[in-house]
Amino acid sequence: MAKQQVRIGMIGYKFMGKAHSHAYRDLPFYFNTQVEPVMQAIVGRDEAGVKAAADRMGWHSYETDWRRLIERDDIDLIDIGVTNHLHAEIAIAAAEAGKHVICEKPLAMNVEEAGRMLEAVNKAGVVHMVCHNYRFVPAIRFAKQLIDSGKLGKIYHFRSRYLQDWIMDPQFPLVWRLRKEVCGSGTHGDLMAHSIDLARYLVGEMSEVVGMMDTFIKRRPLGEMSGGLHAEVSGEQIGEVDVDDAVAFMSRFKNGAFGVFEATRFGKGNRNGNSFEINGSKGSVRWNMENMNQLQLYVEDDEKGEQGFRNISCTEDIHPYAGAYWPAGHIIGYEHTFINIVHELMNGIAENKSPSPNFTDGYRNQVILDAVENSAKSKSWITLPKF
Ligand code: 4PW
Repeated sequence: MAKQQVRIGMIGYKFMGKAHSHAYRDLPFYFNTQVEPVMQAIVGRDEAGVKAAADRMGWHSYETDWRRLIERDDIDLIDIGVTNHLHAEIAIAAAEAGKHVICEKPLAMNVEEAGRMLEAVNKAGVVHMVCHNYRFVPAIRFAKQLIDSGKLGKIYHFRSRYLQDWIMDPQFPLVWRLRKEVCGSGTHGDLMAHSIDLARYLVGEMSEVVGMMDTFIKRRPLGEMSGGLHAEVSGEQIGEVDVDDAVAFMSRFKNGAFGVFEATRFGKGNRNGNSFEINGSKGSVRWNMENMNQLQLYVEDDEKGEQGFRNISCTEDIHPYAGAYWPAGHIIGYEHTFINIVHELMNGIAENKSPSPNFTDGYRNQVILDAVENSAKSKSWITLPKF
């Protein structure tokens, strides 16, 4: 019997548009989902660029205005892979048109937008997700299983670092990720949002935060992205940077654990240094994106003299998602985390459920992002709403 099809409308064809396109196209190689994605249409403002992307990545058609996807009755799911300031308008229009929605992180520019997006998808009864892809790393999924099984005991500490260094050259231009009216925040919404999502997933909700943030290079040449993370400087005009380059905050979790978070784009030598460590009464885990298939585990039950952090290769059938990948060492890469998300999304649509992380997670993430930003301004602790 032919499978139910989910016709995708992908908005964006550069970094995340490409990662999501790859996930839809390669899903059948790894998963036999209850419904199958159809790469119906991709959107980009530059017609030559989006046409070439459609041809190259296998999309059936293309549009140059996202509103056309909302109008088309041959689109079932809108995938938002464009700049943050467009997330709310597109997601709300998609929900009101009865289309399922997956949106790149951060969900929105601020809590107010995130709240309207959550209200729209709930009112429309459509399936919704937000693309915090690191939840779909087998090693992180396995860490969650270890924590939930009690293997680490009572959790006392979550500490994370998310370090990049791609904007440390003062000549790197004022691209969209450095302009508040387009991105909402800098390192905070881009990288810290991931760490907040992992903390909520692995340890639970937070009760209060206190933060700090700063902009190290405050003026840059004007310019735009030209694919990837490289950019061309346009002219000699100079613009003001109005978002953060680095952010740090502490939190108390509802279960009493301590949270210590750091994210920066000035971590010289770190290209995508996303990592965390969790300490419990009976053990600890460590994970680092730069060795993403491994989890370091310490358990106190090991024999005296034999205790220590051991490297676990989360590449066995028993490890979440790993068994879907190539036999003899199910090694995955960054791009496969998006395939794992699409796998969950397709099954969610089949069962009319919104798998986590969904817009509720995105909204709660935004509440924490905004609280940390406000705390950095007031230089005081901020109590979070009780979720
Ligand atoms: O979401 C993040 C992007 O904005 C990613 O996790 C890493 O940082 C890679 O690109 C950027």
